[in-house]
Amino acid sequence: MTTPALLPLSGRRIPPLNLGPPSFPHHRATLRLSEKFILLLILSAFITLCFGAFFFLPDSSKHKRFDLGLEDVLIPHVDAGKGAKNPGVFLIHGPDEHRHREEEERLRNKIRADHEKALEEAKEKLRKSREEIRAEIQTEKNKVVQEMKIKENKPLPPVPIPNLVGISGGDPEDSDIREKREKIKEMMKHAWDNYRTYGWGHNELRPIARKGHSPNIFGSSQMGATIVDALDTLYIMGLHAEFLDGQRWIEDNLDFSVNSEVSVFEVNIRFIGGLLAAYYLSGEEIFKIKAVQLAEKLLPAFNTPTGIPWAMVNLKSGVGRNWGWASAGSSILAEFGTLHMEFMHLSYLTGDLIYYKKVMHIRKLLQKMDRPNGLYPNYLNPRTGRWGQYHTSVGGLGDSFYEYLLKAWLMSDKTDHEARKMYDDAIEAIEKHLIKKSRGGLVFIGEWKNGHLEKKMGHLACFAGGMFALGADGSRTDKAGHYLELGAEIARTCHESYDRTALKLGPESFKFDGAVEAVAVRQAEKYYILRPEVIETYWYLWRFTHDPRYRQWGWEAALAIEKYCRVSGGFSGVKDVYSSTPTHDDVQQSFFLAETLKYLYLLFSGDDLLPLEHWVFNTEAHPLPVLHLANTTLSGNPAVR
Ligand code: DMJ
Repeated sequence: MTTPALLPLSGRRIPPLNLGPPSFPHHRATLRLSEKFILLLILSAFITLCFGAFFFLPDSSKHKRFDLGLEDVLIPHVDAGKGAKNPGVFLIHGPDEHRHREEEERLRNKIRADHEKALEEAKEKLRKSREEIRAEIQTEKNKVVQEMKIKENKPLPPVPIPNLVGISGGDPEDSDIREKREKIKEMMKHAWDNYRTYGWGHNELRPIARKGHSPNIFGSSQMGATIVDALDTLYIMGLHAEFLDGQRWIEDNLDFSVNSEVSVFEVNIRFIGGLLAAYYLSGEEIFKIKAVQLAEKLLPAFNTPTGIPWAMVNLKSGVGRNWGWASAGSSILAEFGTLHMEFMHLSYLTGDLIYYKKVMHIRKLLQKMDRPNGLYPNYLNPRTGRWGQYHTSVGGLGDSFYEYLLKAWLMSDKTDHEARKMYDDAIEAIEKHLIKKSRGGLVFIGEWKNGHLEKKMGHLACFAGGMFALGADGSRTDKAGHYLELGAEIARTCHESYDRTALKLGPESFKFDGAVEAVAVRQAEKYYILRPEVIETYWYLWRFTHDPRYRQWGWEAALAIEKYCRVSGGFSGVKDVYSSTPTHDDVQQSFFLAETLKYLYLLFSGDDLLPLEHWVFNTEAHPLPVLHLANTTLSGNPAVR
């Protein structure tokens, strides 16, 4: 009788396993699979037992052994390092027996310590919430993948490098303009050198206390934010020794495995944006690698029920949460809506679609939502997918979301029509509901709060002048002239907010209320923290119109910064722009080097430096190249295909 062949789940036939001698036909010569499994189980249990016995049987070395008088023969073979691999040689007496005991003791201690550690970790795990554990697992997985990539030294997939036009130059012909540009470069040197001396490796500098400083957006980390933020400005200014110095610090010290809770938005725009720009300008791989490493650390922030990321993430554990002050546990529009440019470049450079998917998911979700009056509220709850407070602003909390819709279109070589449509729709609603003209004829952008317009404009909203000008070309029904004009009006209003102060520097926010126009009213709104938005708008308007007033206004601002913000240890913000004797806040913000000084330098450079047909600046002024169709857009990128 023959045993029928077994039919495994896959359906493939397994021939019977014949173990018995052919001369005993009535003895079953075949084994079923389950029997084989049991045999294997017994075998593995036996091996485990032997292995365990080796470690846990009583310490045989302590027992008196027979002296075979072989020490002299065997001793030369005993070697502390190799001994562990060859336990046999530990049977020898003499001075090596002692060494052998020590080695065994060390091993035993190690096993004990490992057990205790595992026990502790298990206890620790039990104390954590499900979400925390899930995030930790995800982070661990990412870490392993990343480490494998690094270990294998696998270069990131090759992609065609976009057209890198105008990464240096821009020398002005006019000697006066050349001198002004040189002055801006000198200011950059002053800011950098002092940070180098007193704040190196810290996120920012306290120029008066002459020590490092870190804003809460970077938690307790010391990740050299100023270095990363400043790199591309150093590069375009031709400060190559300083650039190299920064590069070396990044190579040797920039580490993202820190137990620190950071702002996803800020880390994205300053670090990932800064590293990507430094990579494109210099071609140095290290910047790309660091940008990708950091991006992986941000990914757990997207583990929310809706895929709208948390505002903050712990770089080590991957646990995310939102700002305590944000309406009903919401994420912020300007934060989760300002990831697109950097994430598209990450997918482009790595061939990994994960970044692209994350930001497109956010876009799709927003498209499906109702918008009161066509306006996007600033708060969105990442658990429920519902809007929080109905508060809309083009300044803080909303600003760069609109900017990135426009720039997504520009960066795609004007092929991302969906982004352009979202931008056009949003801007139309903003113009209808938020943009007004004051009695004195100043055009301003107010804020929508619970059904009424607050006639207040923030310094941050002044960037919109540049955005309207940048988006003019390509706007609906030939409204290009209108938007350029609107951009110019905003530039004028923001210039007025500077001009109406004692220091000729603009306040954090200003009102339009009866006789009050473009002036801060509350004491808490009178500060200037070296922000770039007004100068950014001057620069865009300069590029599109070449009207000399923008250079003039930019120069006024540069002189005021030099006069009132410069101290011997760097540059500091001021607490009250209406007081002619300024009090300093003692912070040199990293965006002063990334943005304010860069826009000033570009304002006094020729248009051939970083031309706008080839470069799009992220919201922290880090230039990223346009991914031209055919050879370099995402869909045309062989790495992605
Ligand atoms: C910068 O970090 C960025 O420009 C951001 O979009 C808003 N604010 C600061 C500078 O003011």
